[in-house]
Amino acid sequence: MRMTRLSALVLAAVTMAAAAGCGGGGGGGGDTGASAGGAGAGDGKIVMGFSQVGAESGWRTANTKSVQESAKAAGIDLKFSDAQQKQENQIKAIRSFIQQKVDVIAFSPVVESGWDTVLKEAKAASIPVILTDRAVDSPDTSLYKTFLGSDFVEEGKKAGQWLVDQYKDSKDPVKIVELQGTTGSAPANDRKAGFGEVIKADPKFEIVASQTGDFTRAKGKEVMEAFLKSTPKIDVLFAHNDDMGLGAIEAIEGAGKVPGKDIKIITIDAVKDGMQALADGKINYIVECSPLLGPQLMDLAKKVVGDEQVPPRVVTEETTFTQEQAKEALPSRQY
Ligand code: GZL
Repeated sequence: MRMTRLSALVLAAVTMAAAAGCGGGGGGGGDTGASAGGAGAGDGKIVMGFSQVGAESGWRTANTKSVQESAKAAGIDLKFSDAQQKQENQIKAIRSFIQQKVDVIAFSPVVESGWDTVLKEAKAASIPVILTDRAVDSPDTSLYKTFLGSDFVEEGKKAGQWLVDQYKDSKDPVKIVELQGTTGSAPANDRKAGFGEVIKADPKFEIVASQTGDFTRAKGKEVMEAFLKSTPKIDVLFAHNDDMGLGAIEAIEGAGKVPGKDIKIITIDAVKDGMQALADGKINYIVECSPLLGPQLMDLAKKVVGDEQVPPRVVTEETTFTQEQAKEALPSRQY
C-alpha cells in the first residue's frame, strides 16, 4: 500500500518526538535533574538556583549584579533568591531549587555551620552545588563541587600587616577597636583570625573592644558610638568591611573627632564609597575583596553540569589600596 505523503509526515514527526524524549536532552532530563535544562527549561539552557545572603552592603549589591549579569551573558537561566541574611531562608530556597530540579545550585552561606542536612538532600537529588563568596565548615567536602571566593584569613593578615608597618617605630600602646562582620560568617571568623595572628607579634597592639556590626553601615555606626562612649582611648578601628567603617566615620565625626587622623581606620572590600572615603583621607587603608565573582561562577557551573573536573578551591585575585592609590583607582572602579 502506497503510504500517503501525510502519513509519512506524521510517522516522521512521531519518530522525532520519541527520539527527543529518550535522549533527555530537553526539559525534565529524567529524575536526576542533572542534565542541561533539568528544571523543565525545555530549551536546553542550564538552570541555576542561586541563594544570595541578602542586600546588607555595597559589596553584596555589586556581587548580586555580577551574578545576574554574568548568568544572562552565559545564557544560564538564573533562579535568584535573597535570604535577607537569614540561614533558614537560604535552606528553604535550596530545598525549593531541589524540588524544581535545577541543574546546579550556587549559594553564599550567610554563616559557616548548619548546612550538612540540606546539602545532603541536594546530593541525594544529584544536583551539584557550588559555594561562592563564603565557605561552610562541613567536614564532608563531597557535599559541594568547589568553593569560589576570597581568602579571608589573608585579607585579615594584610590589614594587620599595614598596622604593624605603620607603628613599627613606636613603643607606645596602640588601642584597637574592631567591628566584626556577621557573627558565625566565614569572613568575620577568618578576617578576625588573620588580623589577630599578625598583630599578636607585638604586645603594644591591644584590641580593647570587638563586636559585630553585621556588615551594615547602620550597625557599624551604632556600635562605634558605643565604643566611643565606653573606651577612653581609641587609636585604630579595624572594620571587617567598608560599610561598617563608613557608619563608624559618622559616629567618629559625631563625637567631634577626625576619622583617619584621631582614629586610624582600616577596612576590607574596596567598594566605591569606601574608596572615596579613603581618597578623602577618612579611611587609611583598604584591603580589596572582589565581589565580581559572576563570570567565574558561570564558567564553573557549565563545567560542573557537563561533569567536567573543577578545582575544589578557586581563590579570587585581589589587592590593597592606600589613600594615594585610591585617588588613582577611583575613576576606573567597576563597583
Ligand atoms: C566577603 C563578603 C562580605 C563582604 C561584606 O566575601 O561575604 O559580605 O566583605 C559583605 O561587605 O556583606
